[in-house]
Amino acid sequence: MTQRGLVIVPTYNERENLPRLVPMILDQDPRLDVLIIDDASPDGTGELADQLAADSNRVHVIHRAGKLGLGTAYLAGFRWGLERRYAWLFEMDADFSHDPAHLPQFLESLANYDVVLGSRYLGGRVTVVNWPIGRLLLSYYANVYARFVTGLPVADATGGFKAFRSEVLAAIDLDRVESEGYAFQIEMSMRAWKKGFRIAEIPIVFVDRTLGESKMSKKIIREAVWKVWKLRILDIAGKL
Ligand SMILES: Nc1nc2c(ncn2[C@@H]2O[C@H](COP(=O)(O)OP(=O)(O)OP(=O)(O)O)[C@@H](O)[C@H]2O)c(=O)[nH]1
Ligand SMILES: [Mg+2]
Repeated sequence: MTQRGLVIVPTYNERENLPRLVPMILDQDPRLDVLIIDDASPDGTGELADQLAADSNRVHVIHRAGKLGLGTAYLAGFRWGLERRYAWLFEMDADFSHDPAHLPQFLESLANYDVVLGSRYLGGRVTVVNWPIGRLLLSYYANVYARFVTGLPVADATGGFKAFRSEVLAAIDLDRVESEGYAFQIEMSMRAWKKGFRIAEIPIVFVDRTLGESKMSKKIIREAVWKVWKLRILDIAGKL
């Protein structure tokens, strides 16, 4: 049986983006399927997702009752994909910040690595388009801070365009992962790294969304600020 990859796309009010994004993902490689996790988007994204799934047997949808957050959306997607024996599981935003054209590079890198991170800050170069300078500085220094606190040896620990071999997700106790936003990205990579999995970073160009609204919140930033310390303590206690 040939190995397949599952691109997990959480959505909340992405009706302008999702119907264009999904075919572009499918076009990148015949081994890729898409799983949309929609949290009862008031704008009808869930119904659009159902139509996409009706049109292609490579598209699947999970509907959740309300806005339950990004972290639990990905965890639901990981569990769904592991049960169905996908070899590779991807995280990807629906807002075109993550260019589907990078997916083949992820697949290439997965041949040699267990976790592949799409990186905006690789080798001292910043590959972010259209972010206000304040947001860029926040993200950049958040990464410096996260690296300092956790020791995680990557340039971009908070990015949300990434891929895991299924073995990595099977080895992580997903029930114990409790973060939501940026902290979720750091936590997943930390747990993989501490289990000895090999992490690669590949350069991606991150483009700010042009359609739909941001769901970024102060709460998500606050979570990340203290959660990295919790991760460090868990690490010292040997609990990662
Ligand atoms: N299912 C689900 N998806 C979510 C939730 N929050 C955000 N998303 C989706 O997660 C992805 C990333 O969210 P964004 O709003 O783009 O957050 P961001 O990338 O930090 O900020 P912006 O790019 O400025 O909007 C998008 O596809 C959102 O639709 C949620 O609670 N549930
Ligand atoms: Mg975004």
